[in-house]
Amino acid sequence: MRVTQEQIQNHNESVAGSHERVFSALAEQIGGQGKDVKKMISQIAAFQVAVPSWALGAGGTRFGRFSIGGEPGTLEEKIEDVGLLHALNRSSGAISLHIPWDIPEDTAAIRRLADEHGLVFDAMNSNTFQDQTGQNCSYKFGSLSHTDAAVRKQAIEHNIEVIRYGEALGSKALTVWLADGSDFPGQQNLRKALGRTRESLEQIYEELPADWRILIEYKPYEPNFYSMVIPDWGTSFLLASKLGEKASTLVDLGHHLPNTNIEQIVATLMMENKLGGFHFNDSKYGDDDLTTGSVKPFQLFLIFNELIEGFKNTIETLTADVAWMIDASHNVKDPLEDLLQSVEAIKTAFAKALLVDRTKLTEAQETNDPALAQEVLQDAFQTDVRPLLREARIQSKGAANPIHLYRDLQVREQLIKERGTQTVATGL
Ligand SMILES: [Mn+2]
Repeated sequence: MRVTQEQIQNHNESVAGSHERVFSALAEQIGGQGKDVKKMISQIAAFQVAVPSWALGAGGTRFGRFSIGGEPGTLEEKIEDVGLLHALNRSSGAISLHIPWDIPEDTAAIRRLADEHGLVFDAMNSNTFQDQTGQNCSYKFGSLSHTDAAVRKQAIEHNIEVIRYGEALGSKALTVWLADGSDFPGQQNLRKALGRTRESLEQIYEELPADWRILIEYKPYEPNFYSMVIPDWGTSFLLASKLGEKASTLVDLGHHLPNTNIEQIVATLMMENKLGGFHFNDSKYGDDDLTTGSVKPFQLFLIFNELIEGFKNTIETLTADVAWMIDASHNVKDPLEDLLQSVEAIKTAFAKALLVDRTKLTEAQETNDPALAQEVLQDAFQTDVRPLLREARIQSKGAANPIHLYRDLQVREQLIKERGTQTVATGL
């Protein structure tokens, strides 16, 4: 199914009057604060967030999975779904694939299809956290860190294969997330496991094309509950520093212990030029799969506040410099609606951070005035920027209200008609 420009146009005309009223009031208010509204809108419009291929079907927990019907059963259908999202919000112009869940049989045809939908291929993701049928060695006790050289070799070769697929598709990055670790004290020699991981990563790094990057993700626990080989940003940063310029750290918002100051990690990585990318999601306790901004929108704003401070002169190239991706997959919402909400939350935080009065904030910081600093941040955070995002979408030929239009057009019902109720998207 495709959403046509005519359908979007009709929808936008139906809300034009009410949108115009709130937008001009907000534009006047922001303009009055000395901000260039036009420039802000073009920055918001340019900001693209990649959608992972595994977020398009219903997620599951280890207790169960509830199909939503009409899920994409093939890579082509996954591209079609991201194309739908992008047509609606004009902000999801990239897809991130996972090998072996999304092996492209005909890379040229897949690339053409993505191009037709206005999509590019974001970072490629390898998978050495589960065994595939016919695989020689098992990853039960790790992959790149495994005690057995044969297992490490298999995992290294898999990562190189993922790079080759990515090259054929025009991707420019490989994201490595390792489930490696141990469940029990004493199970693993912690120092040796990290050393072996580093050696394996070095071999993968050697195979990276000149214009590629490797992004190293970290996670404090799960699936291993005593130790993870790359548990935190410091370990990822250490590995990325040892590997070289093409290696950097990937921050998955859900991969932190409760109350971790993620914005400070982001600032530190930017200072060292090692911030490679994001996986956006949210969490309340320890889960990393809730909709971005659904639980902690203020934290998301503070992260973007640091990002804009760090990238202030290059906001236009943010999409090129950093890999922005959603990484969430839960059990209860229509995943396409969930992704529209996630992108909206990310861009809302971005827009609010653009509103921060940087001169005043610097002044508050330099004069040690925490009350003033709070005022400055709250002035931006409490501003309802939704009309700005809507205007950016309308100007980009997207829908004023993507979820309203999605429901009006009965997209899910159409997808169920086309694909049936029993399809299951590949993934966990
Ligand atoms: Mn992730």
